[in-house]
Amino acid sequence: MSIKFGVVGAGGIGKTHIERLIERVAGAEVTAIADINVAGTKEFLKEKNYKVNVYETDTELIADPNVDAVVVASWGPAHAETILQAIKANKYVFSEKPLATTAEDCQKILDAEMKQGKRLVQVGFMRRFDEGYIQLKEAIDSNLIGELLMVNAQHFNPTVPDSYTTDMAVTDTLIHEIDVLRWLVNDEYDNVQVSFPKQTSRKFGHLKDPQIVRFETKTGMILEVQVFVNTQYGYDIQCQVIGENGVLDLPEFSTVRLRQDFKVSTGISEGWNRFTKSYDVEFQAFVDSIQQRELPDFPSAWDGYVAAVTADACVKAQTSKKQEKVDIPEKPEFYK
Ligand code: NAD
Ligand code: ISE
Repeated sequence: MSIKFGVVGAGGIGKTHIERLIERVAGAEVTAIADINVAGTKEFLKEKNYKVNVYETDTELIADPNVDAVVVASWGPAHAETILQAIKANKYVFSEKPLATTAEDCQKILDAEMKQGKRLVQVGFMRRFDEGYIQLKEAIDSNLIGELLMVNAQHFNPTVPDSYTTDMAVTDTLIHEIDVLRWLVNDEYDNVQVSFPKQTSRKFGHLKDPQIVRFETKTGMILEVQVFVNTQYGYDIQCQVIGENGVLDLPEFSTVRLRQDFKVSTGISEGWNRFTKSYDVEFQAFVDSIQQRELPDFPSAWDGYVAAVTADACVKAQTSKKQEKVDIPEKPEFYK
């Protein structure tokens, strides 16, 4: 039996999720879409020749008996309201990051899911499904480099719109490292500090870019992430893990090597399509876990909550310029 999806938010990434669910994910179909931009959504469906019901509101979509699972791909501040309604209706939820934009709203989502008594929510932290990060994790877990000491990571984007603000470097961009690094090194954050090196002239007046975020973990590891969203040259994700017995690097984004004009070159991705395969894999895992009714091994609402609490500490550290504590309460039994 295939899972019938309703997608809320058919913008940049929502459209790609609709395509992957219709064309690539086994056991999935898309039966409904809700977007405040109804005309734009209908235009997209016409271009693609997809026959799907269109609603203006998430409430109508969630009430549709032909929807088993809801994909939330609207902008961040709208996520919590849609997710809470879907959980109340006992529907599965795949939420793009962030789960919600405040720790308080994430807590409401945890409470609602626990009240429902069933794990329903997966968060779109797709890097956990990326082949390169999986190879890193397997090497770490097999003790290949012994005790871990440090991580150096880079999250570089070619450019961002002028609506992008300094705190978004954390809540919109770094949020991926906040999730993937604690998963990778099997440790939790203790405190965080943010510093601002010499700034690029290619940013807007209101944006501080680049930024350096330095986490200390509970066991004393230092994880440093450089966030630079106006590199101009490409979408470049790097991660190096340093252990007592060696160093591991995230494999490079792979493209063909071109020999031409007396040069050898390889490409750099232009945007988050660098993770196209990981999005496919995360959705396949979501569908498989629903069909098998197994306790899902994926980024849960708890992981979304931890990311939000950590992001709050990072944003505080951006202005205080001091070390800020990351205070995560004990994980509820429900999420263990
Ligand atoms: P976007 O602005 O291109 O699209 C958002 C869409 O949601 C628009 O079509 C808008 O009309 C619609 N919308 C907004 N509020 C709505 C509401 N209340 N109800 C219904 N529709 C609503 O944004 P985007 O770049 O596609 O990002 C969407 C989400 O995906 C964000 O949470 C973003 O952080 C996330 N995202 C994740 C990745 C990733 O790598 N995992 C990449 C890009 C975006
Ligand atoms: C975007 O929303 C994403 O999630 C991308 O993965 C990230 O690289 C980018 O900085 C965000 O704006």
